[in-house]
Amino acid sequence: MMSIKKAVAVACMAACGVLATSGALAQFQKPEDAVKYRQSALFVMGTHFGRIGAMVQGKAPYDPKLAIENAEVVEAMAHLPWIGFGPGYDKGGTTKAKPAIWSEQDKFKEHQEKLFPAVQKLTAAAKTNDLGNLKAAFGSAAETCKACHDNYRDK
Ligand code: ASC
Repeated sequence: MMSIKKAVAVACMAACGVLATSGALAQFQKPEDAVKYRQSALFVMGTHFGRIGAMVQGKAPYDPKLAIENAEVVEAMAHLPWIGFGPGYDKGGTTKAKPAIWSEQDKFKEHQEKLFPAVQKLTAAAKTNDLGNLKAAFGSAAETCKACHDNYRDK
């Protein structure tokens, strides 16, 4: 028989698969909800990314364990916002999202695909317990945030 631990892992993987591939867990009642969802996910990601930023910039003490915890949240959050930028969610609520997101969905997606490996590397770097590694990986990840913001977020 499958162990409880394994059954839970399989169930989680199935849920994540659904979330990542079909967005079936993230159907929105109205465009405002999609806007709120993507802004919330990006806010949480930015908050935890910022805590690592404070460490690498010497504004907060370097705490290797906290860096790992924050990086893991960033990595998990990185997959969530994008469903909120789906078709029909260009209007609704207050947003800085540029219309180009919806007219250039392929290019917009390329930015997401640069973010994923960058945040994976951030977690890996955090786990080396080396501030220099963390700093380098933070810089690379921040570049992917900035590149997308420069193109697709209003000032
Ligand atoms: C952050 C944060 C962002 C990015 C971006 C990188 O800490 O909240 O949106 O870094 O400023 O340029």
